[in-house]
Amino acid sequence: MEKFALPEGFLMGTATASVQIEGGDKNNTWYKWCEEGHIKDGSHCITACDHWNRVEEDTELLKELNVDTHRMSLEWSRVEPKPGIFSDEAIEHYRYEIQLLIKNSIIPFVTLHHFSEPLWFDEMGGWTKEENSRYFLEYVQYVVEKLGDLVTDWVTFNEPNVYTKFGYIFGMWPPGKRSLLKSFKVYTELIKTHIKAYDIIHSVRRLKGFKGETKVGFAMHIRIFCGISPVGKTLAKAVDYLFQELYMEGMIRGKIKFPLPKNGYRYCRGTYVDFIGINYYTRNIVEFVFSPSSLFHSLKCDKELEKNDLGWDIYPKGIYQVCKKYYERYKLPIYITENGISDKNDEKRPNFIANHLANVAKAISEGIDIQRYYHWTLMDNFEWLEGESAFFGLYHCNFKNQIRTMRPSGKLYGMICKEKKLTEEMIKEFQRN
Ligand code: GBH
Repeated sequence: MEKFALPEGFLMGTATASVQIEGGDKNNTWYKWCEEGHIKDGSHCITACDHWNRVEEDTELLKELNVDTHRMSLEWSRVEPKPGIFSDEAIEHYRYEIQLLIKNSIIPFVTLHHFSEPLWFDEMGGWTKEENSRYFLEYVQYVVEKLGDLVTDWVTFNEPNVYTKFGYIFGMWPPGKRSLLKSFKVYTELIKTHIKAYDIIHSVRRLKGFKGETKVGFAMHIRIFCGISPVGKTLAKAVDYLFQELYMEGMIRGKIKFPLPKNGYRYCRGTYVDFIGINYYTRNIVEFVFSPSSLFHSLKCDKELEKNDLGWDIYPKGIYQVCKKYYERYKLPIYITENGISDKNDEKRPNFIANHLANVAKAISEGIDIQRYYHWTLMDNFEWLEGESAFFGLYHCNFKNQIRTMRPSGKLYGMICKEKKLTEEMIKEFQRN
């Protein structure tokens, strides 16, 4: 750990997602995926953190952390239980939750799509059919009309690249499809839909006369891919292009790049984000493997680096590198929309937080316009295929009795949120070796 200071006005917070914390919803694709037995530890998102019934309690947790802002997602399947039928009850619930944040001076930051979808949308073919995107856009319009007076800041899609990689290329997540070629059509649909959603959110807020500057973007999973051998280096570039570049250029600039199909979309020059949202976790070494089903590559770790509980490399410098790369290219403000570590015993998280934020501070001191940092995540939650076996929380959550307990790193994060700096005293208290 080393001392650092963040600029005044830098905003810090936490990030969560509906299916991972709410519990109780049977109308989404992950519910079905759990029912079908895909979760490694046999746990089920129907439980999660029971957050749907604990909104007040969990807002207290946020207050304890002194966050300036909180990123949460809306569950589309709750808001629109049947095609074209919207639930007043669900929207009232989210209004109440968001109002609680605002009452406590926490700026709400709302994600519209975080991996899960209504089962009816999946049954009608999801994003593989061009005519279906209108359902998502109608949901977006409805939500912004209903909540846009309270919310200025929006994320359309969380990690479109992870969503298509696991859902449409490798079939490990819903909707369980396995086709690279067909996935390209979905890429284009998500890009087109993001651009339309960007326009809808801006125009609804403008037409309704809602106050405050509208900010819209998406949250992109960005990894550093590197290679060791010449073949590895070339492959790393290809993987970066396929999983990152296509979406960055698509959603930020509206470009449909090779080999994506146009799906009727006509490129018009423009910028379709107000910030660059980056979810940064780790770096991978790309290696060649003779296996078409894994697209001829595998992602390896660096033996020299420390790992999180899931075996991911801890590489704090990477957050500096990705911010620099994309800031130099796009010259748009950067929000770190997620960054975090699975660390059950909280042995590595204090250092993880301090070292990543030190790199953020360094980037800012060099003129890179990073404005926000959201830690993933508030409390241990339902971690997709890992179920209840990953521990990304600043609070530990006991899923049996739903008791939340702040980890020491939560205390540290709360101090940094408040002071916007890391001091010698804090280092003495929290440094682990
Ligand atoms: C984010 O991405 C999500 O937005 C959030 O919901 C999640 O809880 C958080 O990160 C922590 O994981 O085959 O090597 O890629 C999740 C993306 C997808 C990353 C599954 C790890 C499996 C390992 N994750 N992936 S690998």
